[in-house]
Amino acid sequence: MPNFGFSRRNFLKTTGAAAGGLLLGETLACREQRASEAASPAGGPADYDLVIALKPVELAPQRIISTTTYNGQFPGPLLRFKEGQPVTVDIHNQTDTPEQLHWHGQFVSTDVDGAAEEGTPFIPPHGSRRITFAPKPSGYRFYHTHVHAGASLVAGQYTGLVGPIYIEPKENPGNYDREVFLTLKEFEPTYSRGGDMAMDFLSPATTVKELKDAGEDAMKASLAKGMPHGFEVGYGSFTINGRMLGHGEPVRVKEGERVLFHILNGSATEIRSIALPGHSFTVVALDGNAIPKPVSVPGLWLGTAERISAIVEMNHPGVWIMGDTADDDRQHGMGVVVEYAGQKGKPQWIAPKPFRWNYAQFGNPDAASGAPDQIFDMTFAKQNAADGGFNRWTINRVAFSEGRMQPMFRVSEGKRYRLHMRNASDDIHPIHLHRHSFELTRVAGQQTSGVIKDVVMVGGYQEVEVDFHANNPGLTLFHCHQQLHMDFGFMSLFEYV
Ligand SMILES: [Cu+2]
Repeated sequence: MPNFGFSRRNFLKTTGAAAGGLLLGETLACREQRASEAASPAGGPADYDLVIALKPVELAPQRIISTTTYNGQFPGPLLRFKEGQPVTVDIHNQTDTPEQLHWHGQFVSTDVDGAAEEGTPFIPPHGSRRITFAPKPSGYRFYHTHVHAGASLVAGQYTGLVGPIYIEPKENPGNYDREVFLTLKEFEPTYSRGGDMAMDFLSPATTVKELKDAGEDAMKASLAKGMPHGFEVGYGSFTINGRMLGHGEPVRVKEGERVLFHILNGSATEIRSIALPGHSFTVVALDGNAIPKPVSVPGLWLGTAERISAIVEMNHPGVWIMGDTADDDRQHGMGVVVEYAGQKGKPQWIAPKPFRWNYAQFGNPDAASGAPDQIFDMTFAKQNAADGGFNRWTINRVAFSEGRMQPMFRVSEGKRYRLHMRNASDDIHPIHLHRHSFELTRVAGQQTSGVIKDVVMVGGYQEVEVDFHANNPGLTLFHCHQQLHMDFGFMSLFEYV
């Protein structure tokens, strides 16, 4: 992806050149104002400028949408940081509403993290905010907006406010010829009364009877009262790197190359699967963290906000579609063409055999994790259509809201905590912990260790256990990353005491 070749030094120049053509509505005055802000005497220019503004984005010829973006492009520019080397970022908000920019997967302070619930100040409308931090840990991270969208489908992550980050490690973990960054994202959201979300791909498939009974009883009781199903969100267009299948630059490869794909699910609400006919993926990192040993799989599944780094050996020449295994989503754009040098013709799709996704296959099957100092039990539940037609979500019977923001869990610095998560709903929840990462210790009954992540999908009526070290003091947000779930209660706070 030559257009993603930013380095820290040439970033400002490059963005100017690359994004200049996209800044259609920008006036000269506006540009001068930005230049003077960037050169503000308080510390001189920043290392990076990110401009939040409503812009046109061309998903395909004659298919131009209007959405909020970073620097007039989707995805936002790839930021390449060096682990531990401080950076200054000026975030400019050219919209009419307050914004938050969240540094997903990084161990930053609450002042920088980008979550109002933790106390990060908003970037005011038509204002700016300067932050400085030392990026860490190394690996594939991303940045995205972190505001409450609620019933609005033009706010939060329904917009184009998503961009990839790569924090250079001290040493390169893999042996590969080329890196390709792919951000998966849907646009043109609309409400629906039922989802078609894939449900049966997680392994093990073990469910817990008690959770299933509780969830099904609650649903039956709601429907018996005449309630409809709560709102879900569907989309009109599907893209990889902001282009619908067939309308972006192909990924150009040569036979024999090893290509390292960094894939981000930038969706507000959807789970995605990715396959490339005739090829397999050797997964080397999950959420940017190296796994104990590389594992070859026929395809990938990613919950909202999950990242997978995987090497594909280019050993099957042709012109292929790398895309979502859901035919409808792929046909509406969720794919990218992979073209071998010297090959021509219509891109081919061949459906893979169904494959299941088991996080534990990436871990150590025998080595147990260290024992936790304390275990927190958490039960997730759905109140069907209970909040103005939207499902309300609870953690241990409490729905988070602006009026109920007091921390639910208390931790002490230096201790190890286990989250025993129990899902009493039939939905899959991609669960995220801010400013920390966690180790998977048990997935639907299967023990594992050594898989370090910051988002994990908890399957319908399943249990997942993760451990984290309380090593980054300050309020810490914990939530489902599905925008419609987090906005309707599925959040809570940890506090250090
Ligand atoms: Cu959820």
